[in-house]
Amino acid sequence: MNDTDVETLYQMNVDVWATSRKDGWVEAMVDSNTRKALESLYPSFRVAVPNVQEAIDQKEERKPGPYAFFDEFRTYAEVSAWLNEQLEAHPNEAKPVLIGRTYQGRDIRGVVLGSGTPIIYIHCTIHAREWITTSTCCWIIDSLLNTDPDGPSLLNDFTWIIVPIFNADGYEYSHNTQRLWRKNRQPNSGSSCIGTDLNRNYRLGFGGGGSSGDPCSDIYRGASAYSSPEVNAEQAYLSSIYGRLFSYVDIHSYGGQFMSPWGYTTQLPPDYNQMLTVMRSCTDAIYDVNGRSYDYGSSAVVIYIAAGGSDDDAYGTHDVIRSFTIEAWGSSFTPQPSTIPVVGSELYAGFKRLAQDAKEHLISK
Ligand code: 0X9
Ligand code: ZN
Repeated sequence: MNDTDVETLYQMNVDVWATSRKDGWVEAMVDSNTRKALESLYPSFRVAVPNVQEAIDQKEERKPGPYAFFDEFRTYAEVSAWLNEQLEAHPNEAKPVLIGRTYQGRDIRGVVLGSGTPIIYIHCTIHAREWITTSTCCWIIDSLLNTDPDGPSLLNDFTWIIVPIFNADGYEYSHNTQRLWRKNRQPNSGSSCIGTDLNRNYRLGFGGGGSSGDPCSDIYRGASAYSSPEVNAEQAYLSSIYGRLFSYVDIHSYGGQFMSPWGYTTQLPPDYNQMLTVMRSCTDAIYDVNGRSYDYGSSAVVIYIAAGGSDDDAYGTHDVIRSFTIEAWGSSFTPQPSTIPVVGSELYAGFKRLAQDAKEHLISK
């Protein structure tokens, strides 16, 4: 598998799910005609999930018990109610923040935890179907506020801004209509196809490789950079905290990768060595939890070229060197709820290491 192969799949309007250049594989959802075409194009082609709907409908058995937030993937309303509970329970450590509103008018909610000067900004669920990321953002909030004994010191040294559901309209749509929806829900003029891929709508590199000008594509970049209300709101918010932003992290699923800029080109950025040091340390910490190896490197090298992504913009526009995209470990967009604590605790360990390293070495911006 190389970039040309991924680009070929995009040209065929195939929904690419996950890739690894190092291990040479791509997982994608295709219809039966495309399947035949790919079978003759690639001798190593094989069907991993014959019936996606069946896989979506599969539900692990759960023992009945009292309500526990992390027992299930939660809706926007459930996450919102849970955030309110956290804010009420921790009035000194946690404050609400409204990043902005979605196309359909939903609040893009975040929490501001702690009081340190450097800010670690983490957003989840830029892609609607990546539900494991929503629970992971909530897991990080829960760890910092409720479960990790080191929480108070991490809140003292940093301000953590955590946004569990960035693409709230798409998230709702993936819950009530189409489980594998990826984009936002903004209409496109001159087309009956809905939605912009928010992770192609940022300014840096906008319009480049791995993004599409076709509104019907799953990687549609939007009419212009920042044309989606969601991305526009976030870039304005990031500008308002310019200078304090120590790290920016965009959590996706799936694949088990920890990635830095650039995404728009395979050339490595000027600060790559610093990025690499952080990625190595964080993936070591992740490994120590359950022995899971996250692959790391620049995203164009580790997975594929994709321009207009949030990580490139955080680095190139907002000057955040510690700008990362994480593909949470997993093997589908529809993992079982028992995966929630696994991914949550592994990635939390990575973030904790990011903060602790920064403190020890007193890394300046
Ligand atoms: O393609 C994406 O937007 C991300 N992968 S996903 O399968 N979750 O859709 C990776 C984005 C990496 N960052 C950039 N290319 N800038
Ligand atoms: Zn994604």
